[in-house]
Amino acid sequence: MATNLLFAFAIFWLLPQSAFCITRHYTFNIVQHNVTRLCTTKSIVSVNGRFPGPRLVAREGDQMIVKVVNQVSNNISIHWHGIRQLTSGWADGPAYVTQCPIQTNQSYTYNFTITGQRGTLFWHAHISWLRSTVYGPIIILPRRNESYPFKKPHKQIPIIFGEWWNVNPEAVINQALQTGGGPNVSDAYTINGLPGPLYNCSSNKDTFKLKVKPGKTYMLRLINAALNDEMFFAIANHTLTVVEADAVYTKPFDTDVVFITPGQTTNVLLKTKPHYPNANFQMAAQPYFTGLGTFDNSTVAGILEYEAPLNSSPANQNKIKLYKPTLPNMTSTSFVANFTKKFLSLASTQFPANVPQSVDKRFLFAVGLGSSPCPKNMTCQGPNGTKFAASVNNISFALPTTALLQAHYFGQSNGIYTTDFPASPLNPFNYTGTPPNNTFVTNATKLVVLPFNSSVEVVLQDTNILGGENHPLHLHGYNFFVVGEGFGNFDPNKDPANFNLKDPIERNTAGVPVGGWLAFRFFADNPGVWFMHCHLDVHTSWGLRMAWIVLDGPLPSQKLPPPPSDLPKC
Ligand SMILES: *[C@@H]1O[C@H](CO)[C@@H](O)[C@H](O)[C@H]1NC(C)=O
Ligand SMILES: *[C@@H]1O[C@H](CO)[C@@H](O)[C@H](O)[C@H]1NC(C)=O
Ligand SMILES: *[C@@H]1O[C@H](CO)[C@@H](O)[C@H](O)[C@H]1NC(C)=O
Ligand SMILES: *[C@@H]1O[C@H](CO)[C@@H](O)[C@H](O)[C@H]1NC(C)=O
Ligand SMILES: *[C@@H]1O[C@H](CO)[C@@H](O)[C@H](O)[C@H]1NC(C)=O
Ligand SMILES: *[C@@H]1O[C@H](CO)[C@@H](O)[C@H](O)[C@H]1NC(C)=O
Ligand SMILES: *[C@@H]1O[C@H](CO)[C@@H](O)[C@H](O)[C@H]1NC(C)=O
Ligand SMILES: *[C@@H]1O[C@H](CO)[C@@H](O)[C@H](O)[C@H]1NC(C)=O
Ligand SMILES: *[C@@H]1O[C@H](CO)[C@@H](O)[C@H](O)[C@H]1NC(C)=O
Ligand SMILES: *[C@@H]1O[C@H](CO)[C@@H](O)[C@H](O)[C@H]1NC(C)=O
Ligand SMILES: *[C@@H]1O[C@H](CO)[C@@H](O)[C@H](O)[C@H]1NC(C)=O
Ligand SMILES: *[C@@H]1O[C@H](CO)[C@@H](O)[C@H](O)[C@H]1NC(C)=O
Ligand SMILES: [Cu+2]
Repeated sequence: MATNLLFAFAIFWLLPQSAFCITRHYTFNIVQHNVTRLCTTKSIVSVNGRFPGPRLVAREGDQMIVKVVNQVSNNISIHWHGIRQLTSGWADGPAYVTQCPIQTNQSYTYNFTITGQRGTLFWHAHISWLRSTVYGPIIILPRRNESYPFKKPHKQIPIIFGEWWNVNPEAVINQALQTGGGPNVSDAYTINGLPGPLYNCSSNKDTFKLKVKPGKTYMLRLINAALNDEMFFAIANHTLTVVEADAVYTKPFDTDVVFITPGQTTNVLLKTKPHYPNANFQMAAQPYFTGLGTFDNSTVAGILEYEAPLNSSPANQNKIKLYKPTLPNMTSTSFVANFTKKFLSLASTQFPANVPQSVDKRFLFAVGLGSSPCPKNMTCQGPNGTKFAASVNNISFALPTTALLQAHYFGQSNGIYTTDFPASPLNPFNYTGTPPNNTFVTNATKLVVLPFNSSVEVVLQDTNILGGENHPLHLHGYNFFVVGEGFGNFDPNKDPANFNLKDPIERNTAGVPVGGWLAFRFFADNPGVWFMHCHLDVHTSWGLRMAWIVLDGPLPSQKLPPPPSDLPKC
């Protein structure tokens, strides 16, 4: 990564101010390497032997060429989470959706341009649970001649939340899918791959330290790459200013605690104290939990450390106090609801919010858990002896054994997928009331077809089946505007009157409130096959996923080009 960064910076400074956007080349070797955390050494799948993986650094408008070479026995694919991938759907990455996996000893070159986005995103593996160790930041700087809509930060630091298992996460999910039970929870949360001092057998060197100078503004690029947990994050004695979410500028607002779901990214400004405080400040993250059953309720901590003035003696430094932050109760839905409401698009002349004002296609998707019958020759460990499942409109999405985008592009859907995904639940019920007594889902590969540029409204409705839960839904290939949300059942007669069609937040991932609903809109202006799924990987694995087909537009620039020649085959 150091060489990549040096390379990137060398290029910035060699170019004249007026230079065009550039092409940046990266190589991701997928390798096994040993990592030790919590006194457990294990071999993990990683990119270039780094955990977390290397950062991609670019400017808005740049073209990215990332050659991924698979040197492990697992199949792999990489998703550039949040990148719009305008007419470059072949580079999006979800296995069996836009591509077949890259198999052992094969390679695939992802080729995409960063258009109309600036801020923080991240990349991660998009097959099974490999993203538990295969992830890293995407840092998109403004164009060279463009400034931030806030004071330029002194320094920028990615802060990535993750989860650590002492065992192999692939074994965890494979066993869970086999038995039908809930998968084992992780052993620790991590900040930049480090669990910090609050875990057994986690040393000082396994603690992330952020060294700062007084009187400066730092930009923290928060990324939640945890598999299954939404997180609260705070730094003792420091207020943070939110300025960007999912690579879109927000109206700035101050907060002591940030809430961030898996799949979300948030840039915050950290203003350090004007003078050396002779104290250290803990930064900590804990999960927000709304479901039933067990969860990893542990705390990851790091340290915000002020660089001591030259004249302070080492003896003094040992005695300096450590302040700890206060985080909300791990079940505080009230905090989450209040916090989420504060996000609004900047919606300035330079960065407008292009919210669809009218709707061509309307959808109501009930999202939640369910069950599958236990095969006759087995005993299952899911609810009441069944297998856990999850669904959208009661369809538990079955991944095909070939890639959907290829099947679509070559007109070979027959036997692979159908286009009759229900626009609303086939058997409506009181979604947030007593669940129906048959909670069995249907396994199928059904998609929705959208004409090019149609304006789409989706209401995501949480269900109470096996307990309501906050589900962070992620849409590939698009940002959407969150025009409304609330608790209880969505009321199509009353709720739209309160939609924000002026400056709603624009994101690629948003949490559907537990026992509630969330409405979003977007223009279907990007042809391809686009995955939409819960970003809690356990729910994705259980089938809380579906896909959209967006048709080509009339102009050449509105058509999906043919697949690259090295596109992996199944
Ligand atoms: C990795 O760790 C395992 C034990 O967990 C050990 O057997 C193996 O030799 C290590 N490999 C390397 C390359 O260090
Ligand atoms: C990347 O795609 C562009 C077209 O979008 C093409 O001109 C270029 O040759 C491609 N580069 C590589 C390395 O595949
Ligand atoms: C940190 O916050 C605590 C609790 O609010 C307060 O008592 C303390 O004085 C603060 N310390 C510093 C150095 O800001
Ligand atoms: C976390 O969960 C464990 C096991 O369920 C429980 O014993 C412990 O008290 C919990 N800790 C906190 C801080 O809630
Ligand atoms: C958190 O909230 C739950 C449910 O409201 C409550 O039972 C629990 O006591 C609270 N915990 C703390 C530490 O306040
Ligand atoms: C959320 O906002 C409401 C209304 O302003 C307030 O009563 C409640 O205390 C807030 N909840 C939290 C956890 O801050
Ligand atoms: C149950 O039967 C299925 C096929 O019907 C088979 O694939 C599976 O291995 C069997 N499982 C057990 C535990 O016997
Ligand atoms: C569990 O399954 C049994 C047998 O299928 C059924 O009679 C019972 O009502 C179920 N209980 C619940 C809580 O779903
Ligand atoms: C749905 O169930 C909830 C909780 O039981 C209840 O308060 C509500 O009135 C019900 N809504 C409808 C439309 O029946
Ligand atoms: C399922 O629900 C229906 C209607 O709510 C009820 O009539 C029926 O007895 C229930 N079946 C079981 C097995 O509980
Ligand atoms: C649906 O798919 C899941 C996951 O592959 C499987 O566990 C389950 O048995 C299937 N259910 C049905 C009804 O085929
Ligand atoms: C890798 O992917 C190919 C193509 O889908 C599949 O045939 C093969 O079984 C997969 N291998 C593993 C180890 O999952
Ligand atoms: Cu979910």
